[in-house]
Amino acid sequence: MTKIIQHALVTGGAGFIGSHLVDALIEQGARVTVIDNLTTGKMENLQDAGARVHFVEGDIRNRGLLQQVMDGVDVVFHQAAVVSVPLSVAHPLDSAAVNETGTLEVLEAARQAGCRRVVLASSSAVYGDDPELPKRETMAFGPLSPYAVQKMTGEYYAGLYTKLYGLETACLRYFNVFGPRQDPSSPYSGVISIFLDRAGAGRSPVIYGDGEQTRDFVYVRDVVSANVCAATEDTAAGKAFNIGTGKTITINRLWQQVAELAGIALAPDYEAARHGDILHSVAAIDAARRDLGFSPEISFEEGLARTYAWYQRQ
Ligand code: UD2
Repeated sequence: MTKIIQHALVTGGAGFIGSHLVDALIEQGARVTVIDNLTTGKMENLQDAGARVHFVEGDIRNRGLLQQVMDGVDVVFHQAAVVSVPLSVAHPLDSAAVNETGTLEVLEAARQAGCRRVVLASSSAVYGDDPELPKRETMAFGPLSPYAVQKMTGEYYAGLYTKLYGLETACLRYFNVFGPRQDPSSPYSGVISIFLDRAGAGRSPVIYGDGEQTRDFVYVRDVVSANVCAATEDTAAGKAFNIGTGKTITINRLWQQVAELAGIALAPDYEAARHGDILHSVAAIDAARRDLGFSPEISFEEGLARTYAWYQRQ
């Protein structure tokens, strides 16, 4: 059975993925509240939503505030996080405070408020570098960074909250998400945002390693659809799902496509592979197809063209 979302809370709703989710929820007629501390989120990401979103600036670890924004909410989409893997390696306590304790705060506040379901943003990082491909949800966890341990722990807590308190949860293991509003400004930003930024500036990109590593890039709108289904479908409760496309592209090919789009011919600079970089990553999405009715609709080429157009307008 499919349930309707009446009042959603999006943590991290001013961020890249969260803000797209906000737009989609509003379009569907849901009431939407956002809590975001604007550390990496930006108000301009909520421009389209405008006055239709109830925006609250604050941290998910502010218990009183969290209780307030949870009032009357039936579905929580927990997108707030410190998303950088290398940052979690450099500052494990700071990232754990948000990704682990913050997630527990969100689950606990949702339990106390009597929310129906919490959808958590997890990550393909939980699989580590298990060479078996594609990654399946039945594979063992193999976290290789504090970030991965934190996401894994969030999934364990979600499962516990279902068992102990009957709070419905669903976890989405994002693969490499891309699209408009992804911020290219950090060296650890998504590679597509960095490449598009470089191409726009007529500068060569850096490719770490030989560029033959592969990734499963999924367009943000498809990730949003997966979130909505994870909140509305009865079959999603209590489960974790890979959210990718099942297809891959090498980083070399990615730059070729970006250069073609931009109409430039710039050779990349090659540098040593990043410490801990995994070689190949691709999702098996059978479970998401079956239980969420998930089907990626935006092809990689189409998504890249849309994202390029967006960066050009910026
Ligand atoms: C992604 C997620 C991360 C985590 C991880 C799990 C993003 C942005 N990050 O990290 O949060 O879930 O997957 O495994 O989605 N690269 C270059 N040049 C650049 C930047 C990157 O060659 O300027 C390479 C990089 O070395 C890697 C690939 O491109 O091989 C993708 O890098 P990324 O940072 O976009 O994402 P990833 O897969 O490391």
